[in-house]
Order: sequence, then C-alpha cells, then structure tokens
Amino acid sequence: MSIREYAIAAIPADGIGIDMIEATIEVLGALQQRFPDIGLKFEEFDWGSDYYKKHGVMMPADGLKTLEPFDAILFGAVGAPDVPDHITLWGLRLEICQGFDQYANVRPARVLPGIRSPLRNCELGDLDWVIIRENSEGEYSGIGGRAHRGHPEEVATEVSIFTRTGVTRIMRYAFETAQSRPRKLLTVVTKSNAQRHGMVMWDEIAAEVAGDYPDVSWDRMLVDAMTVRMTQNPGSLDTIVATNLHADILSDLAGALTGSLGVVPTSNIDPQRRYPSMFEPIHGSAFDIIGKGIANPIASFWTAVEMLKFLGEEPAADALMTAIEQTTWAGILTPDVGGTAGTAEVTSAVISALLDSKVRRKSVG
Ligand code: GGG
Repeated sequence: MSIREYAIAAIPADGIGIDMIEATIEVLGALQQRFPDIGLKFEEFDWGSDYYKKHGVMMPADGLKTLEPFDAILFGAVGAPDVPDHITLWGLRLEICQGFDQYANVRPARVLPGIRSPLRNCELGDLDWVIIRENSEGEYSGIGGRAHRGHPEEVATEVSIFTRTGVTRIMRYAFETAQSRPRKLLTVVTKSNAQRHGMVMWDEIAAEVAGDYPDVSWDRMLVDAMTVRMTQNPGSLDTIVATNLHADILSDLAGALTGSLGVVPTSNIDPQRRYPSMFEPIHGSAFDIIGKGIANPIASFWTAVEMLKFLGEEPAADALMTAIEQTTWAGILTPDVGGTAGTAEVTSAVISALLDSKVRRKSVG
C-alpha cells in the first residue's frame, strides 16, 4: 500500500488554541487508523504570546521560511490578556496570512444536527452559508500612523487599501465557490453608500466579474442591512463575499447564529498553492475558559475536515464530518451549545464515531 504523506505545521499558539490543536491531532491520529493510506506528519511550533514574552516577537524572523515547505498549517488561536491584541494578531496570524498571500478566507457556517440556532424557526438546513472574506488588504492593510502622541492634537489614521487585483481575485473566488454549490447564489456585501471610493469599486468589479459566471445568481447588500437579512431570512443566503473587516464581523454573527463560535471553521487559502494554506477555528483564545476543559473542539475538528478537503482527501474529510455530526446529533455537546460534556468527552465521541460508528444518543432535553 502506498501512503500519501503530508507535512503539517501545527501552531497551537494561545489559550484554548493549545487544547484544541491537541484534540484535533488526536482525532486525526484516529482518522489515520481508519484511512491507513494517509500519513499526516505533524511538526509543532511553540510560537505565540508566551514566545513573545520570552523573545519579544510572536514568531522567529525566519518563521515563514520555516513554514514554506509544509503542505498545510493547522493553527489554534491568538490572543492573551497581558499582550496587546494588535501585537498578537499582527505578529503571527496576519504575518502568516499576508506573508503567504492567503487571500481567500473561507468560512462555512451551518447548523449541525443536535445544535440549536438561537434564531426562532431556524430548522436544520435553513442556514447553510459560506462566507468568503478578502484576506490580504482592505481594512487590514496596516497603512496609517499616529502623531503627537498624548497631546490634545494627537492624530491617528487607518487607511483601507482596495486594489483592482485584490478585489477581482476574491470576487472570482467567490463566484467560483457559489458556482460549485447547488444553489449557485452569491451575495456581494459592501458599504458603497457611505464609502464612496473603494466600496463603489467593489460593486463595479462584482458586476464585471459576474459576466463570466452567467449561471450564478447574485445580488448586492449593504453590510448593515446584511445583519438584518442574516437574522430574519437566513434561508435567502448561500455564498457571501465581503471585505476583510466586514466579513470578519459577519462571520462572527454567522457563527453565533449556528449556535456558537465554538463550532465554525476557517481556511486561509492561497488558491494558486504557491505557499501552504492555513486552517484554524474561527474562535479566538477564549482566556475566560482556559484550563476548564469545556472548550468546544468541534470548530477545530471541522477545520481539520476543510484541511483534508484542500489536501484532496475527500473520503477522509467526509468520514470526519460524519463523525462530527453523529456526535452533535447524539447530544454530546459542550456548554456553549447547551450540553454538559467537556472537550475530552466530545473528542472521545468523535473518535468512537470515526472508528466504530457507535455513538449513542444522549437524552436531549
Ligand atoms: N483562530 C482565530 C483567531 O485566533 N483569531 C484571533 C483574532 O483576533 N482575529 C481577528 C481577525 O482575524 O480579524
């Protein structure tokens, strides 16, 4: 039997990211028992806020060079109570996303069996979205500065950069994603009434690119109205594309509407595969629940599903997703989604479902 080997860089980083990546590697170990022709080789990196406190940087200067030969990166979360958030975010997660030009941030959101959406009348299947977040520029261009610090005349600028290349490539990615899904439906989100330069260019480029995808139905929404549509008419949406910041906010809302941010995954993709792509749960480091053993590992497991799909291992990805859904359907849930199980119990249940498909349903109240 020939084994398809993949080198995976694991960066658990901060807070619950550490427990989540440990649980995910355990689940992927079980997956390899079921699919012995897949060989996942993990190398772990201790980069993150603790590394910062020792070395003054979130990752070494040659970190990207170290990561470049890997097939994929499995990432946990960044954020620590005693390090400013802009240091942790820019020093690691954005350094990797932007350094490897992972310009497509893909965020599926779906209500899983056994998990209740906080939306009234939202049944299984009513909320099944993919949010495409532009991941290389826009509000996250890092352009700006501050002057006259501490004085009354202090000034700060934060400049959003939108390029024709950047907007066109994410728009194409979004239309292709919509085209690959059964409903072939795309919603382009901007704020082009108030932001009359970059956002108007987004709308124009959307209309241009749409011409190449005549089988995709598409519409436009302002980001504020989009929050209303997401909560009041979730079934009217399928694929959604928005700027770096708008999609970051909308995908947190999407996660909450599926039951919890502890459920939903993210892929940071370089579609041209020049560099490794990076996979992570959407949630952050959640330092309020560190060490309590109750963090929801489902987002990380679903993240692993997305990574397996990207590596071309569709049957293994489907098997893991089925095991996740059997576990949630069985009511083996952490407190954020209304259950009483801990991280370890959910992890064991997913492994059992993967290996012997015998997950028994808990009595769910
Ligand atoms: N696993 C996702 C994560 O760690 N996110 C941390 C964060 O602060 N993200 C903000 C952003 O992506 O805009």
